[in-house]
Amino acid sequence: MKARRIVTGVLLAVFGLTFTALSAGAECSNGDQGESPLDRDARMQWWREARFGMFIHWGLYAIPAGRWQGKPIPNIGEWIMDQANIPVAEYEKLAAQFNPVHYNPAEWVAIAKNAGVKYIVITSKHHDGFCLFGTKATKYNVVDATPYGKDLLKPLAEECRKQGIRFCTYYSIMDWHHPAQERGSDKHYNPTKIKPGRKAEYVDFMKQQLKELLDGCNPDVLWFDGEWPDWWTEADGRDLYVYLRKLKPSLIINNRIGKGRKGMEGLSKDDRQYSGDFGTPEQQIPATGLPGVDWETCMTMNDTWGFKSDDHNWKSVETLVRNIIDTASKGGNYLLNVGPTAEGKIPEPSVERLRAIGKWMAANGESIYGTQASPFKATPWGRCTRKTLPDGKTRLYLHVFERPQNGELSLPELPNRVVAAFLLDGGTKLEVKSQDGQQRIVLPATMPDKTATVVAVDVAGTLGG
Ligand code: H79
Repeated sequence: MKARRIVTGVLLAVFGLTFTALSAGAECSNGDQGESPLDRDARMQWWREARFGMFIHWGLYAIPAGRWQGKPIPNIGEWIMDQANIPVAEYEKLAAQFNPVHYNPAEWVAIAKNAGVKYIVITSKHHDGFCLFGTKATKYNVVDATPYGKDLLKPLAEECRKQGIRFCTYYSIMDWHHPAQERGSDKHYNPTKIKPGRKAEYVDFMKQQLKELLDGCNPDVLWFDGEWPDWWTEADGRDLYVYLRKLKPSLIINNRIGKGRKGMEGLSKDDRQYSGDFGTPEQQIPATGLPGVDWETCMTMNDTWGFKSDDHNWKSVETLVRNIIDTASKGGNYLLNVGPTAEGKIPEPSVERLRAIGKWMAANGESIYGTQASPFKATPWGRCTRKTLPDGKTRLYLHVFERPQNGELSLPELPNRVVAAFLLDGGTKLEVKSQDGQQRIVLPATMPDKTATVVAVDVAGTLGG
């Protein structure tokens, strides 16, 4: 069996090359010509199983933290340069104040790991252009321009590897600081324009920086953003995608490297001709998921990505845990953001929430990691994920948000015979009633976990759909 798979893989690889030669210039999948479906599955496997990651937005914007010249500046904190229309020469001065002496990458990774996340995505350069890593491409970076004087990403990447977390990094294509780009209007940088004749120079700059990041930190995902200015094209995205995958074949790259997204939604099925490996819905969980494509919802814990001192609008632990479940039940990943302070601390309200999420994940993580989307059309009592067990049975994970009045979960659309039902946390067996061809799970009188009690249901065979 194993040998046959390998042979198939080789054949596909050979056909892949032939196909590429025949179809050069024609439609290709994800800008990645010649990768077999099998190879793609192997490349995406860890990411598909991970289901939960932590986003980190950190940069100079954490210093003003949402206020400029004594006034609160509306909207997301990392946009303050654009929203307060701060001249480049003024904003640049923040670098001289950036000294995150409390930065402790081992502690950050431990916080993430204890929360149950499997990967971290941190900003290497946001729209403001400031680089959190040492780079020869510009002096506007943490090593050369700040009193701190040390690379911030390398030690985090090392810690991630030490603690068994995947290290990934964010990179903005739009750049309000780079001299090849200019402000889009009198009041705003966004969306930038490219200065006449200077696009190639900027593309070279990006390629140099991204190679530096790959060489220095070896990220497993590159998470692009700021792709929407008109001067950045799908062809540019595809060229960059091919360049990066050549440097690191196992790399996973999001859809914002090219033009394959609509508004804040993800990548839809017919967008497969665009470059990028997964869709990126922002601040929203698609109502019915994005069937047939890989996707990841990124979301803030309050109302900003970069630290804002007066944003106290924190989501509850219940909402956050249910968001992880909701996303998994639709077949996606959940990337939850923290915005550390300029001193290098993850805000305490975020740490508290991550700790509580971790408690739930420690008891119930089996119902999230490595699972697939729900097979059911409607689950009015909560959400469902599922997994194929090694023995060929299927395990359904019924996440109960609201206990039905009659205390029973009916599974009308399930033709498979239920062989066992139990509470995932603790293993208490539950009675299964079979009446009128319907199988019903009898719930305890009170649900042990108000956030989400997970009922594991093992059924014979695999499920269709
Ligand atoms: O990095 C985070 C955000 O900075 C970035 N993507 C996530 C991951 C992002 N870019 N654009 N948006 C989010 C959409 C939000 C746009 C807004 Fe605005 C910025 C709303 C208010 C400020 C631009 C300026 C649109 C309206 C005013």
